[in-house]
Amino acid sequence: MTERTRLSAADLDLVVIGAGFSGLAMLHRARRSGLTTRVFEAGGDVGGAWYWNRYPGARTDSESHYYCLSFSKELVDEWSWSERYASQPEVRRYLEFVADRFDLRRDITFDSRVTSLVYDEQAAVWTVTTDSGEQVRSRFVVTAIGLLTKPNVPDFPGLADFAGELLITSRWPDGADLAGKRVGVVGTGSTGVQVVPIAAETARSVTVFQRTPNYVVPAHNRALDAADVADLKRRYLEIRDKARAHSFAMPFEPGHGLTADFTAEERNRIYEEGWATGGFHFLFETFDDITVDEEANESAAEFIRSKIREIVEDPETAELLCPKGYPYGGKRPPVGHHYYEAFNRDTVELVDVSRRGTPIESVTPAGLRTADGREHALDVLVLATGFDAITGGMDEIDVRGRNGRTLREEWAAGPTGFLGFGVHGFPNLLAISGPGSPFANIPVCLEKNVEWIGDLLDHVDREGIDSVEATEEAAADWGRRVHDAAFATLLPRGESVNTWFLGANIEGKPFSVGVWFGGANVYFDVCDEVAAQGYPGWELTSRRD
Ligand code: NA7
Repeated sequence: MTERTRLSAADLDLVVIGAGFSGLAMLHRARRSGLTTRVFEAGGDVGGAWYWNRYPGARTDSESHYYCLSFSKELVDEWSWSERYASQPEVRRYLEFVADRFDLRRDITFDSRVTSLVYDEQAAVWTVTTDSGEQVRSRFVVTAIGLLTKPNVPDFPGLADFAGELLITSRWPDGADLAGKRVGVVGTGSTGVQVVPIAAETARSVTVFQRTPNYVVPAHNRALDAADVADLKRRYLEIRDKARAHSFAMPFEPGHGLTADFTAEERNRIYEEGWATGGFHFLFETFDDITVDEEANESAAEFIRSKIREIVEDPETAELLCPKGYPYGGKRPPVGHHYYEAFNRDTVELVDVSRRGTPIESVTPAGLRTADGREHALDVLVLATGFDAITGGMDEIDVRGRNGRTLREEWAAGPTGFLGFGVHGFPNLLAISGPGSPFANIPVCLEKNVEWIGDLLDHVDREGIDSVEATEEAAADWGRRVHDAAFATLLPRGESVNTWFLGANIEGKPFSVGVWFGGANVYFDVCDEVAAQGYPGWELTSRRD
């Protein structure tokens, strides 16, 4: 950044919070613009979500060749994925490789959690304070903290008195061993679905406490051979462009059309193909109306139920595992690795802790007590209970914008913001994957966010601008569009089953559509257009004006 625009009151041009996928990409982009940048990371190394979520079975639900960064051809050429869906250790190694390849660590301070951000309007500078007491003043702050940062730990009575080992999946300690133990798993979201089959391989018993069953489609993971890897590297630009043109940012083919246009037999053949291909291909490449049409959704949902009944030998268990009463996609659907098959083991038991079943009453020193008075004896209690998503991470930081207004106040009724990037009243604070940005394949989305922010900061530099702020009107208008886009689909019906992208999984959190469901591709176009038109919806001010 040129001296002309750099204010003497600031130590830095940019502070980035978080050193996961987005923080690393942002730091690299900021260096290209010549910005003096520091990254603060709460973890002990790079990785973000992939640093913390070390539970057994953790891996990507998207395929590795598009769950990665594409901004550098060298990165693509020099890194080879070993599996179709990368395991957590491999993703972590990848991000370490990214950090080393671009010598990023020298600008990152680890074990350093940002606790407050205070804006000085006169100087147009943020004071950033960390839990070690360090303070820096920076012109811009970019939050790269991800959507799923703050663990949700239910307040079960007696939890503190549990005499066994309590393990929270997103804070999994190295070396925790489930072999030979009686393991209880609370939660059957994407995380629980990954933990259960792996735990079942070695534990003495696994008791799965399920409140809401999910629609789990098998991943069909496999090793990638040299020919696969060479092919993916050769096609990487084509893959990236295809992902950017897709509504969920995945390099997928369109579906076959509308469900009702096909006979029952033809539908079944298409579902079978989708099931055999695996993962999100089932949702996005079978029919195009699954997320918007009730009958189409129910048809796909019933196919999944038929598969559960086919796989799970005990009919009662199969029935309990069948999701009912909410649409497929109303909760983010997990991708399974022999999940339903795990319930055919004698050592795995499913306990229905929904209101219709036997809800969890308390944790006792010896295990977990359900409403029928039964005490499930446990050596290890695993909480796969999700996150205070989207806003939880920012809520932990004391953010004070113009006139001392806090972000907690601003977001009391639900998060606001323009394009997910900026909140009115909080100038020069920009977010990657902020509220109102797409919920889709994250690396593709965050890379577009990083490019956009990088271009905005270049524009600021060129034009001698000191302060960048989303206008109230633009934020309100985008909020309406986010709401309407979601309500054009069946997805808001997930509220009845505690869906996190609606804030419904945290007691007392206001209902709010926290993510853009109008298509990642549409969002990218809107962002490009805003940049091309000189940033309408943003107030760009120079103190020299
Ligand atoms: P999720 O998808 O929010 O799942 C959390 C699970 O924990 C879910 O099954 C919850 O049941 C269950 N849960 C939460 N609180 C309780 C209590 N108090 N009692 C019983 N069960 C409870 O989190 P994940 O970590 O699995 O996945 C998060 C995202 O990571 C995922 O969507 C992907 O984007 C990657 P519920 O459904 O609320 O009845």
